Amino acid sequence: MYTQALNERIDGPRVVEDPEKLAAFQARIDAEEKIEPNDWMPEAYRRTLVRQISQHAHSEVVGMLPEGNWLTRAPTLKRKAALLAKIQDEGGHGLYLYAAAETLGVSREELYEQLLSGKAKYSSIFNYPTLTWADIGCIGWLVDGAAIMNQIPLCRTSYGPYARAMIRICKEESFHQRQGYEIMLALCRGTPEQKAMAQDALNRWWWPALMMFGPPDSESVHTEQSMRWKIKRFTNDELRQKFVDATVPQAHYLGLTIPDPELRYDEATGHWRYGPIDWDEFKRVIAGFGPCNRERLAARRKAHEEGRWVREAAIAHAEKRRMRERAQRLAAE
Ligand code: FAQ
Repeated sequence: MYTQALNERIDGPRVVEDPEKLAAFQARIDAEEKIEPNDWMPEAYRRTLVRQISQHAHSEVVGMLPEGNWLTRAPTLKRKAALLAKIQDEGGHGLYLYAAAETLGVSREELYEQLLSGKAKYSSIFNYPTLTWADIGCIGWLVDGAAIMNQIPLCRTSYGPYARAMIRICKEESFHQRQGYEIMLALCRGTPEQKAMAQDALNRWWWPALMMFGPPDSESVHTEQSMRWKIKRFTNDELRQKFVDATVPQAHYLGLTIPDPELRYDEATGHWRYGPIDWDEFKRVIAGFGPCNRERLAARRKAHEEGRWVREAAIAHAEKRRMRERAQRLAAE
């Protein structure tokens, strides 16, 4: 069952764990029990969760930027209101996820510092530009579609606070996916220029959306252990395949062509087989050299700096209230 008494190093010194405790922990996981913040857990399990949950939180917060680019240019009031609500949801998802990570003994400030310094990753997809309104349709349809495919199984992840946060997030993501698909539908039923704009956006977002699921299983460093700990319920390639199978018929319904000459339906397995993914591009983007990496981090740093007075005011207010309550308590004694 569990053979590794020495935890892998994940952003910290190696920790030698007690084999009996490890075995009992794995037995709880195997029995589908949820692990809660005050329960004993191996240090590598804790670090894996902090890494994944915080990267997920950063992705939500950075993910607000590409769509924010179109808020002032949404084509109608209805579209603008829906987009605004969607972007606010993403900010909320970031907050639930930071709160879930904090239950593992890290502070939000620490996590945020990792994002702003460029040490922490966030999803590769948010380093691509939003050039036309159809990109907003594609983000909802494909990016939220991929996010849901990945996150529905996370509602059953073994760490309780993460699993519970994912339930609400997934409900909201499903509205996001539908608003995106509806934008695509309107464009595809519109003028030839609008349909061409929808096709161009699909051409640019298809491959980056497939990369969201992470490297192929053969190169995924964390999948095996994360599956054993039931942090992940499916591998990267399994989820990618589920996404392709669900999305290809949706593209056909829109009358759009998936930009993959090798895409074909495999009768024997019932799956859509796709051509090779450009993993060099993925590696470049996560190494910081995608089309918008610098712009995204600069925008987050600016927002953090401009929000400093709000944080300071909130701390000063809390301190004043604490002093007032203390004075009232002393007066009452
Ligand atoms: N981008 O060994 P694996 C959203 C990294 S939310 C950047 O396979 P793992 C909502 C990975 O971190 C989107 N880095 O890793 C929304 C690791 O690096 P490390 C975010 C990536 O963790 C919609 C290394 O490569 N969703 O879209 C990516 O087992 C619209 C090796 O990879 C989540 O975060 C990538 N695509 O599997 C918001 C879901 N893929 O840490 C706004 C939760 C891999 O060793 C608008 N996360 N890497 O330095 C997960 O399910 C997993 O963490 C995976 C990666 C599947 C992303």
